[in-house]
Amino acid sequence: SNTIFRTDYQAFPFDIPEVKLIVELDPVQTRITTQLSVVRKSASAELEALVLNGEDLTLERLTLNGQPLDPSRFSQDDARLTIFEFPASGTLEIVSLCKPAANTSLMGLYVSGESFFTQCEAEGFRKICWFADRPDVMSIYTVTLRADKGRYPTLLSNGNLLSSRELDLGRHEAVWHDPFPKPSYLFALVAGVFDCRELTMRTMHGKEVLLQIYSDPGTFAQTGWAMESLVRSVRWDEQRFGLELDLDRFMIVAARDFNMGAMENKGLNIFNAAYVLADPDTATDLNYQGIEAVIGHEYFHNWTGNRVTCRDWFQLSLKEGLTVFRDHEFTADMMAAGLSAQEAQSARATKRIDDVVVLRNAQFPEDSGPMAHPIRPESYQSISNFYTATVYEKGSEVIRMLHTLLGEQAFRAGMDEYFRRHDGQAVTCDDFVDAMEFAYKQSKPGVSLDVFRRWYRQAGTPRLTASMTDNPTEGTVSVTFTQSCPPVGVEKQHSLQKEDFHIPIKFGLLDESGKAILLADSDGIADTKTLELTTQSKTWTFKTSSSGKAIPSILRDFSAPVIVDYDYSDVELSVLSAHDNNAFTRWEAGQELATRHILKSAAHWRETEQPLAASKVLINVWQALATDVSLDSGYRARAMMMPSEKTLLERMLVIDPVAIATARDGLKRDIATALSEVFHQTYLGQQTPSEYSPDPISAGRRALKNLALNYLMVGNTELGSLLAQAQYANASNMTDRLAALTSLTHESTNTLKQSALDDFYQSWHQQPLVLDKWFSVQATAPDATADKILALMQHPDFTLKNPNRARSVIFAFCNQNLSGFHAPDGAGYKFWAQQVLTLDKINPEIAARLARVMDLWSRFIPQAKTAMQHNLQDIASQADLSGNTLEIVSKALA
Ligand code: HT7
Ligand code: ZN
Repeated sequence: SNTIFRTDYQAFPFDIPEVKLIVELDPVQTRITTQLSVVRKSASAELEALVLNGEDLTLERLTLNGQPLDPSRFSQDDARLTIFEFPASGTLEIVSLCKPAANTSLMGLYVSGESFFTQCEAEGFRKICWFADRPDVMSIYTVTLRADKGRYPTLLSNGNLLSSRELDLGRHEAVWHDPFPKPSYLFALVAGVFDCRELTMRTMHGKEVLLQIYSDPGTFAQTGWAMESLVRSVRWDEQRFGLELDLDRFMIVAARDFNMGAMENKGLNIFNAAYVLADPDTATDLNYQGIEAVIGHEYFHNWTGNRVTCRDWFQLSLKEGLTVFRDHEFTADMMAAGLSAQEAQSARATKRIDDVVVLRNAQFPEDSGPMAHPIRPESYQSISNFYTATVYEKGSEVIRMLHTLLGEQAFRAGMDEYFRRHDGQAVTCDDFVDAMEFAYKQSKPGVSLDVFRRWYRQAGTPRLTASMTDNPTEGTVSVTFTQSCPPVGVEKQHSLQKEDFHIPIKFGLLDESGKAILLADSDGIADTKTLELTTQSKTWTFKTSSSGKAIPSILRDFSAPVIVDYDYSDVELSVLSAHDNNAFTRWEAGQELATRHILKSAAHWRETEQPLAASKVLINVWQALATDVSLDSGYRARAMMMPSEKTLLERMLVIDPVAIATARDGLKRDIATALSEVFHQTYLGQQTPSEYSPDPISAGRRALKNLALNYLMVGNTELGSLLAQAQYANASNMTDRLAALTSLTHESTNTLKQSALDDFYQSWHQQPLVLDKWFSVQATAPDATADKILALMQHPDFTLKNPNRARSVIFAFCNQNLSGFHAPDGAGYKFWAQQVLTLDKINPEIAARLARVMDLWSRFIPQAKTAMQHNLQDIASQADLSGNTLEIVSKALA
């Protein structure tokens, strides 16, 4: 089969120390001369041919040491160029053609707007020229770009600009040299007309570096925040990890058409414009936060990914899990900057909540479905399908657990050791854990990460059950934790015997009034203990400061990516929500209370067609959160949110989306009605200065204000509508304007809705990123149907070729519109299948992502399940499906 296995790794038999490219840019047909210095690694591999990857290329000429290569010495198919009897060393020159304007996959060299961009990770370089397109082949690149000067005045590639000159016929040339050996996936070039914002700064050792941000003409004013974020990223990596920018010049370019968020090409990051451009009028607080996080993420890759890279793509989490951990910490540090210790704890908890919500919405379902894989996958068909929430988000959680076990100081020592050992190399996840284990043992003799390493090879979300016993006569409390994690995904087919995980559990106890109980054991007295479960079950006994029934606070700070089963009473959850000294667990308790209610209510609705009324305990918890002004606004906004639809679905054994949507709406209505006056006061109490600032305090106020507005629209529609209309009309920033528009269109009548939408379109349709928001609001409206979405896609501003636009309509409808997409007539599923097939012809990576919407089909209620299955089968039966989409649908159907 076309499955590639991790254990089949073989080193490449040649080194390619130097690559010289001459690129004659032309949208229709670009000619590239690739000059490679090739050295056979050892005599023992003498018989091995030199095999280079290439895709959609036309070969024009091939020479070895200046002599044309005899046709008997090489062969070519649609994926490989094989050169037989390659000498011990030699210079290979290949001239080839590719077609950038016809390339809608946005992988390799492509045209977006009027400009050229590249995307090479993971295997896009082979669409540009023939090469050993694998991350363990690292070379020094010199790149000559030639193009028409009028159309492409800016010519960029990695590293430093060596020279530039005018050529005949209005063309010009730029020569770039990157002094750092790099794998081909980090290659980049850009050509076009751009605005450029630049700044010089001194790094920690006084080196002057030039920072540049390139974006479409007319967008200069929208790149200020990105530049500020970049400067903060540079400083943070110096301060927290001692890592300095190693280049003279660091460039970011914004592209309108881009498959993912951004790409960390050495010295020349290419970004989705959505993660660069922002001003108060066009970007929301969430956009500002996203830009800072993604700029940080890509910048941090310069060390974790570029200086030390992956040996093979199975090691993807080596760079992604670690870099996500680093960007999460960066954002948390930025959010906590300048706050008192207590405020900082709450700010960090807010960030932790956001990250855990992402993990639960995207990774937990993945870990229980047909695409389940360990953070270091064992096999794949198409690597682009493995840029997953598991590799990224769970990968980051695994690093976070190491951080928890080692502590900040030993973790930092482990990072230093990792760079000391592996700078300039392409390495494995094992190499990383080895460096960490070395530092761990230095700080705490006798410890081991043997059991911990299982996180890298086993998939699935472990379940943790807890039971407690009080021994009042001895003044002790015992807690027993038991773990289980049955096989998931392909593990099931191999009837894998799974082993226990190493799970750090941050644990504490509260008395019935909510006071922290101190825990004493041989390590001392504390109110939080980090318990390490490394076997199936273990009991811990603590001497405690209180008698009476204790309430456990389990998994403080979400100290491990697991599911906790503990049979709390509603009252215990309300005590935790009001009093736990860990802000994350407080949030968790309130959300759990709401989740339990919604699940019960959904079951009730299925029997009686009536949702259950919210309990007094629950309403009181929400009221307490709304009125507790000692909590910061951003945190309160998270705490008073309804649990997400995705997390709710994941909690159902048999998934009934309409039941969940109805029960969730029912609870929201009950809370909104009971507390409408509280929400009104909350709304009025969260005003911000009219001068917009994206800082976390102001953003938190807006989040809480807009949440209150949304509840008000539901609980007191008349007042809510008036406030929302006024807010829409008077908003001085996009956060408030979009929140008002969303509340108006999602919660109110047709006339209000249409006039607000029309006004928004008229005001903003010339800004593509704002237009995406206009499309999204409609695609996620509760009354949207597949037919309405098809009609929306007829709009002249809609195009499938721009991934942001496709995401704003199709993905938004299929992923974020539970009742619309899962309408019982099955029209949503049919729509989905059509779109997957259409997109598959344009952009297979995006199509394969859309295909994943059906991952959990087999767990749905029978009617939905059958319809989903039929549509999956329809796709799978298409003869010329891309390998990307085929992998997803065939695994779903297996
Ligand atoms: N490392 C980058 C991955 C990426 C990518 C992968 C497949 C197809 C398109 C892509 N664009 C970017 C992003 C990151 O994690 O920083
Ligand atoms: Zn990354």
